[in-house]
Amino acid sequence: MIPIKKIILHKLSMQLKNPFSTSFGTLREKEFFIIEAIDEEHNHGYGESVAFISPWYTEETVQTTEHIIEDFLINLLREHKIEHPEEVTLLFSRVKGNNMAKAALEGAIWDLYAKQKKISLSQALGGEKTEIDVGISIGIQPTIQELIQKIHTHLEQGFKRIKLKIKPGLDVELLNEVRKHFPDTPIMADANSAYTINDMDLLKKLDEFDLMMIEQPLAHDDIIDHAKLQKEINTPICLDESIHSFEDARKAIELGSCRVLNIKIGRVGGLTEAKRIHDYCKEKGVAVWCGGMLEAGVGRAHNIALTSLAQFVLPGDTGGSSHYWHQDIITPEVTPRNGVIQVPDKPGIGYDLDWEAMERFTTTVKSFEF
Ligand code: OSB
Ligand code: MG
Repeated sequence: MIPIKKIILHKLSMQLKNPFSTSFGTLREKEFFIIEAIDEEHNHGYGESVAFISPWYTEETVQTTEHIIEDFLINLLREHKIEHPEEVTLLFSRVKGNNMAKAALEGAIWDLYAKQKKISLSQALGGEKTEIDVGISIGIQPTIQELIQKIHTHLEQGFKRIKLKIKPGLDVELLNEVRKHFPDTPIMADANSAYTINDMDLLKKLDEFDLMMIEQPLAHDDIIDHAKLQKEINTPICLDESIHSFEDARKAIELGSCRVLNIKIGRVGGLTEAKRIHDYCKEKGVAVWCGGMLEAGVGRAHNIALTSLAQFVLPGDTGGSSHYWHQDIITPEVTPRNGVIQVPDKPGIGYDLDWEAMERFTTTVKSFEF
């Protein structure tokens, strides 16, 4: 790799078009970093951090991201020369956990590498698809009527599957009502860890709704009870929060804790680890799809590149820019047509930063010389 000369942390704050509610709370705005890695030949690579302001989904936050990147990860990069972005995971493994911080920086290095090689990020990762299928994740709505309306709208837009959020008190009846209106639609439900193994009887009842899968019904750090639950229900379990690494994925699959995996680049510590999990699942015949963290354009572009890998056989949560934002930070914006996004073939992430939008949403900028 051409050596890195400078890393810039752009901190942004963006208001979501619609608040997004889950069993763990409501997200209204996003604060995040766009990481810019610049080399000696003036190539610019970009990554995006995905941790939220509060640790309600997993333990990382915007502030822990900043601390870990500034005080540890940048120094590791300064002190060690890397020849390929795949080496970054091992280099960063000295820092325990903090996967979202690691992924943001690693993503910028992958983009920089692809631009140095003049190939697309998809190509650099070994992606095979030129277009990807996408679904949509709908947050908890104030009423069932509003939820039904939203599903209608998204099906008209062509999304390939609908993901609903459930929680205790908003499950059996809600799904019953939804199924009455949409008997044949591919639907899945995400509980974001809202249940325990004591809810087995209730979770068994969900089998009658013929869901594609139920995502993370039990604790964020569990794979044991999920394995017990999977033996008792027909609906495939998909793990999200519980999977932070290749090793987590291997153990969960060996134990039978899930039949599907949601891969999020941030949660697993970067593209290299995401690809490793993908390759393992491909070998084992386990279906995977790419989750979302309500990303802005740079993170979205990384998700698109990753989803171009062959075993992403199920539609992901990568909706278009305008579903989330009044104005995105990339140009062109991501625009699905009939639930399909074209994988860009330009070098790197394949989208340019919209610097006017960047300026509008940036709150602070910090530079680190190498
Ligand atoms: O559990 O997948 C999740 C959003 C925020 C935090 C966690 C999750 C989600 C989503 C929406 O379901 C993902 C997206 O549309 O980007
Ligand atoms: Mg989830």
